[in-house]
Amino acid sequence: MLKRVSFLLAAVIFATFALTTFLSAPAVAEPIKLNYANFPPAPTFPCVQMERWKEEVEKRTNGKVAIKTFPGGTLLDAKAMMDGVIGGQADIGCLCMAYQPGRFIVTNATSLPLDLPNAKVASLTLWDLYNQYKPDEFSQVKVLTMFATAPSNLMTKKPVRTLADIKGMDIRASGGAGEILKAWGANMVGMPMSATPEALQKGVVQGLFSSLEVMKDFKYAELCRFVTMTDTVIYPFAVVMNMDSWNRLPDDVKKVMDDLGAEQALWTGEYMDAHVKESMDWSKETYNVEVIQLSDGEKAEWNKLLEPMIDKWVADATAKGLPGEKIIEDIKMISKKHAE
Ligand code: DTR
Repeated sequence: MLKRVSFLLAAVIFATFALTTFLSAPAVAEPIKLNYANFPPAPTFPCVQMERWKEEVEKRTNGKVAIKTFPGGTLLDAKAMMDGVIGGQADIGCLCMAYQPGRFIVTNATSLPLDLPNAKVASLTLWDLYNQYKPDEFSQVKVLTMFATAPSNLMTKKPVRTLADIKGMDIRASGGAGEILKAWGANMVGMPMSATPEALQKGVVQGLFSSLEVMKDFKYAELCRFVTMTDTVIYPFAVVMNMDSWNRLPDDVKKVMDDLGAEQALWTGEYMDAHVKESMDWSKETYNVEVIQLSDGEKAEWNKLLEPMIDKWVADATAKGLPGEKIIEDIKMISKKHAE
């Protein structure tokens, strides 16, 4: 009798275990989890585009992929981004190529003073240029998209109306844009955007050179009450993925991401252009920021100082075995096509 009861009890326990295990097993497979690292704070445009990309991928793969985003350098910071993704510390990372000018020579040519008119045209031009040249420096990663900022302008604590005003002023920039500041006689202080709020706050720099959406997103308008319009250069960005993480993805997910490449470049360019306008309206309204337009004569002088930069870049690129002259011609041609 005791044997029969024990047998029955064991059978009940087994049945309960089997039922709870199998019935509660998820009907769908666990999503593929991916980490996405970014260096600036969440409200800034590189992170806004990251959230949009995440949402689109999750939606278009019907939840087959779940992306966890890490803004503010919490997973990888600005300069560690490319190597961190190559090494697998993050599956995906967003980087500003201008922060490593010697590493991304071809794509950084877009940050020469070539008059790319806005972020939309610059982003589409950069994406086409990348796809045309597929530079070696990206061979260890999967490039998901690229995009660019709007042209850079000066944001300063004191007004800059002439070359004499900018001479010797400590101004923050990075990469190609830094070379421009030097050509104008400023004392260029190089650092990523993520280090700039503190430098401005502490008075290490008297201003910065960047696209103007940062006046609102980083509240620079509070400290920099003057904007000098130079509309000079854009900064190029890339979103890259660890090669093993990419290779592990099923084909339908790869297709969703591939299809998003050009679309994301366009979306980000358009978002940036609109956001610059919004940021400047806010800055004028909230902090009475003065926007300084250089006279034609003054602007011609500023531009003249930049002329040797392209020739120097071509000479350096050619010395490294790259078709420097052709890259510049291609950027001009592609951007003209996108500007039409
Ligand atoms: N202009 C570049 C890149 C840049 C422009 N806006 C943002 C916002 C957040 C991070 C980077 C950037 C720069 O000055 O670094």
